[in-house]
Amino acid sequence: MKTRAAIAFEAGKPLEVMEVNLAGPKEGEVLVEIKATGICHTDEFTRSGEDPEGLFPAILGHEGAGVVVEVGAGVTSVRPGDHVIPLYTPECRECASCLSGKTNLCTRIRATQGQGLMPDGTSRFSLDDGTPIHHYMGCSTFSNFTVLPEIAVAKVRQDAPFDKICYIGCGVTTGIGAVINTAKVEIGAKAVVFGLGGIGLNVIQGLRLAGADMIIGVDLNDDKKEMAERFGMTHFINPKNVENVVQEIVEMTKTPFDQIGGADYSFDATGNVKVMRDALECTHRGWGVSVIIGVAPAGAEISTRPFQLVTGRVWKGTAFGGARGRTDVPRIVDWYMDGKIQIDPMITHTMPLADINKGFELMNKGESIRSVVLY
Ligand code: NAD
Ligand code: AHE
Ligand code: ZN
Repeated sequence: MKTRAAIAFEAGKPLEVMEVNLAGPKEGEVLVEIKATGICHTDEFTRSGEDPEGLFPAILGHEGAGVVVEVGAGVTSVRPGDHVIPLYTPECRECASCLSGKTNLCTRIRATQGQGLMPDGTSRFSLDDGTPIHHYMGCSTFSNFTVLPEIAVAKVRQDAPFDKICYIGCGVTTGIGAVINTAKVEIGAKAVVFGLGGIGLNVIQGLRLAGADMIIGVDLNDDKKEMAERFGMTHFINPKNVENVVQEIVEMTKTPFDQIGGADYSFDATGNVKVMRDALECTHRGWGVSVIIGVAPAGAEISTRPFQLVTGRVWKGTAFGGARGRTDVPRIVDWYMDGKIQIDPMITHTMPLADINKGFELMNKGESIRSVVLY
């Protein structure tokens, strides 16, 4: 079949919207009509050429929601008409990682997914001259129709709006999951969130859900403060206005009974390795936990004095908020539908696929939280 899609032909270039060829689902695969997709900073990371795994040409996008149109042989868990959210972190429930109960990082299709291919080692997308187009993160939601492995879709309730729940495909789940699944924040905690964008705001709403007392937000852009306060941020720091952001946080978190100071938990949602170091070092001696969410550019490395870890701080990371997609995503959709979490105010812009490059521009100018493409 033909489908309209936004193609990343070359690193650093705008996406080109055009018709491409899409082959039908093979065994164990499903064809999904994408109804809406968010634009995450990770899409920009790949588009810009900063991703060491970036492949071109590719159809980016990994934060979508849509309807199953057709299923391949052997597919049993979904059928045409089901509403689904594509999963860049699949859940096969059979591999060593899924069975370990210790991680959400299913390894069943990781090798081919990283090569921009379906599990059989081929692409379903091609240009008219036969050139294959790479899939992206196993999702390629910047295409109106896409093919996904059955294990990479979460079936969700039919009354949830696609234009909002697409955000659960990455940003919402990553931010809230980082707090609940990865850090396991407890009531009364003091936490710091670096980067108040589409991910950081969801960390903040996760912290509020978990019952944190102090939620310090850090961003270079003062315009992010108002929205973060709406979601539960209690204190704001713009690093441009303080001499030393680590020292500032240590002072803010001191009490008459604890003159050491430091956050119980911190989260990096910037992707900047210097910020990641600050995020670790602003946590409390003896028990502070710092979670890396941000994706850093090719070649970047983190560093700190080992003494920071010797004295009890813990450095962790999280992908998709530690969520097991097929199990956890339908529950997060329920949380949204029940009013336990908010999504609508974070979707600051919507646009048709033809204007997708505007979504990237808004993100790069710091003017949006989430842009959502509506098909
Ligand atoms: P975004 O562009 O919406 O937000 C980034 C925010 O960080 C912006 O508000 C920006 O002003 C702020 N910022 C940038 N540099 C800063 C600095 N030095 N100090 C303080 N603030 C700074 O991006 P997003 O969609 O929220 O994504 C954030 C990061 O999370 C990206 O690196 C993205 O690739 C990554 N990510 C990771 C996962 C995962 O599973 N681990 C999932 C989604 C996104
Ligand atoms: N390709 C990059 C790494 C990108 C990355 O870390 N991706 C996250 C999801 S970001 C979503 O917005 C992830 O889930 N990674 C786990 C995995 O298996 O890819 C690089 O640096 O090479
Ligand atoms: Zn993402």
